[in-house]
Amino acid sequence: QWNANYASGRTTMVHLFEWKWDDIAAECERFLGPKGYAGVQVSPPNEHIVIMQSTVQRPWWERYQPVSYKLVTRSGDENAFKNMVDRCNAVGVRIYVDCVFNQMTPGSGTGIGGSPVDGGSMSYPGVPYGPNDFTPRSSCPSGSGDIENYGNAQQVRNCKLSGMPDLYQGSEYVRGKILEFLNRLTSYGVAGFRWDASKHMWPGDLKIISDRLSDLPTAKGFPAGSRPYIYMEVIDQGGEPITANEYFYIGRVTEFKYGRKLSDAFHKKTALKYLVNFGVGWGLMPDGNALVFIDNHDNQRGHGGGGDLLTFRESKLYKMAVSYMLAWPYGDARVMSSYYWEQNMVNGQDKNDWVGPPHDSNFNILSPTINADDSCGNGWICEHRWRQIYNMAKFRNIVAGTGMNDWWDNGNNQIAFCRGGKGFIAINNEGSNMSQTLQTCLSAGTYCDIISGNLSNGKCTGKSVTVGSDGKALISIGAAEDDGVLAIHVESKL
Ligand code: QV4
Ligand code: CA
Repeated sequence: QWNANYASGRTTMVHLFEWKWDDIAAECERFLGPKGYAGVQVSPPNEHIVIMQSTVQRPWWERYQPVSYKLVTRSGDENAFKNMVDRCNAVGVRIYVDCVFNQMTPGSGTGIGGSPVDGGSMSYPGVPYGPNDFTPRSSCPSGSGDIENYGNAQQVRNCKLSGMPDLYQGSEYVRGKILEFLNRLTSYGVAGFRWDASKHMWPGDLKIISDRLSDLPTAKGFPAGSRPYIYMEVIDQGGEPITANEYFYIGRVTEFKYGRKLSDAFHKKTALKYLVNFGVGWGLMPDGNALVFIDNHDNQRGHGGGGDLLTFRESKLYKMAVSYMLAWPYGDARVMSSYYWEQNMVNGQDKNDWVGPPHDSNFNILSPTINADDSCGNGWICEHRWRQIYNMAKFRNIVAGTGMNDWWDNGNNQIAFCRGGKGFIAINNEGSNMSQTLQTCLSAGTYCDIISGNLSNGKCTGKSVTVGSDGKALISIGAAEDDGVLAIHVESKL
């Protein structure tokens, strides 16, 4: 449950945050499959509450307030979901579902799929769940019944997260309902899960659930005995009693220190030269346990440990950090794909952190439009379509299985390294030009830099690099260039 079940030769997943199922299916076929991406993390697919208030209208986070496990959401219905999974699998792109089962909505009324709900009395007939399916109040040692103190593990796991009724995974009935939901997803061909708010659930309960998951169906093309991939959302930046390693025996865990430390490094809080041993040497979890990313849908808007992280808004530095991530042999990598929203910063807090995806006047989510240069329109950022990023996803595929070698740095913020004899990357985060003759570990010839351009029809639209018979090449990255990265690999040879 640590293995993503990727199609062979693919390595990188994209979080298509708030995308519709039909759009994801199309994106798998027209872009993700052809460009070599391995998978998509989709927004929660199960029925949620509809939030329509005067100040907050259809926030993205309504999808983290479940009403039932019916597959009806803002992204589409059950048929659209199944169709997406099949179409993506058919082009070698796996689907990973964001699963919310720590809690249910505190709201009441009707869910987006028509199920009645009354959070106040903990009544969810669409499942069905009733008051006995929630953590007993006596197990939650906080005054309000909400989580008040992350220094108390009992509170974090047994009290309500932001006032939301806390499902009791200690119950056999509740586990059964969660398992029905998860096994239904894999029966449709889903390859694995993000388990939301795992810090707020007991590892022992999650282990029971993970052990009882069905194997992935051979009828959907998975090898017999394949286990669903699991990566649990546990935010462990140190300093709390609950630690990521409590979850290692169940599946992978989100490594939040990764994006934090890389954002700091590219913001020049630590020199890039120290990245030579980025990973366990930096206090990160062991390689095989980690799911890594620069930013996610929470922290890019100040939720869940945000603040000063690199995002699409600082595009040059962001592309440098993502390039480093995709070149570096550590963890399973996830690329964030966002939509745009106007920030409204008041005292360091974004008052618009709730703003949902691009939509029409009826709050139907808009499809991204695709521009001639591959970028998206209609309010979608589509970081995964930025040339620098999709070309580095391919770089990661090509160098997979090799280690890092021939590290070079200038003693400060210029670095370079090889991945076996398959790929070479250099990064310049100084305010000055970089021009160095470096070992690329590639065979003699001319290579196309996949950051400044593409190799298409035998022609390089960007910078070329000439590697000599000794494997060395003059590497130049001007401080004023659009990108602070240069990357070449065996398949970018002219
Ligand atoms: C409010 C008050 C509460 C009050 C309650 C009363 O804040 O104090 O008790 O009303 O009803 C939304 C609102 C929040 C509101 C809550 C319940 O923002 O103000 O509580 O709904 O009505 C997302 C958002 C949350 C959102 C939630 C549910 O980030 O703002 O809450 O969805 O809609 C920690 C966790 C980590 C978590 C992270 C954000 O350890 O697990 O915070 N990350 C995941 C998801 C995240 C999601 C959740 C967990 C919850 O990635 O997107 O929260 O499923 O670090
Ligand atoms: Ca809980």
